[in-house]
Amino acid sequence: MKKVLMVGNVACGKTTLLQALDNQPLEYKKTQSIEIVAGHIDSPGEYLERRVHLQNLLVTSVDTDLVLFLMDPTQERFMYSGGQSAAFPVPVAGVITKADLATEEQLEQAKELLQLAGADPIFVVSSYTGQGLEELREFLE
Ligand SMILES: Nc1nc2c(ncn2[C@@H]2O[C@H](COP(=O)(O)OP(=O)(O)OP(=O)(O)O)[C@@H](O)[C@H]2O)c(=O)[nH]1
Ligand SMILES: [Mg+2]
Repeated sequence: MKKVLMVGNVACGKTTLLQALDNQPLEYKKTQSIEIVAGHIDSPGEYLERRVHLQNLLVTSVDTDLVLFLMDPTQERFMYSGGQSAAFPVPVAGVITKADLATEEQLEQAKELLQLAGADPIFVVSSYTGQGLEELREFLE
């Protein structure tokens, strides 16, 4: 399986998605630092949101096969810049989380923004309902 670095805003659903992919019980636990979850690398949302930490994400990604840019389509804040994926030394795919809460319009908008950031391909998932998890697992195999 590809080793992934999870990137995304605070509370966008990074840790929960790693638990769901690994068939673990979904337990809320704020991520405080870079840590290994289910064999992948999880990061705190602050690392994306606070520009001083961005370099840590770039350096950490060197040890991975793939970066996932996650986005909660119900959040107004969008922290990725255009073409940001190009800064990473490994491929970047996108994941729109919390599909169970989002409207069609929110999903469309999130997809456009992740495309602008350079993420490809883009998956739509819900860790709660399991929507999209099989496709994402297959991609990570
Ligand atoms: N409805 C719904 N809620 C979700 C989903 N995924 C995560 N959540 C909720 O969103 C909140 C934040 O989830 P986390 O996985 O901790 O978010 P995170 O991106 O790891 O956040 P940080 O560790 O702070 O960077 C929790 O209350 C989760 O239960 C989902 O697919 N659907
Ligand atoms: Mg977390």
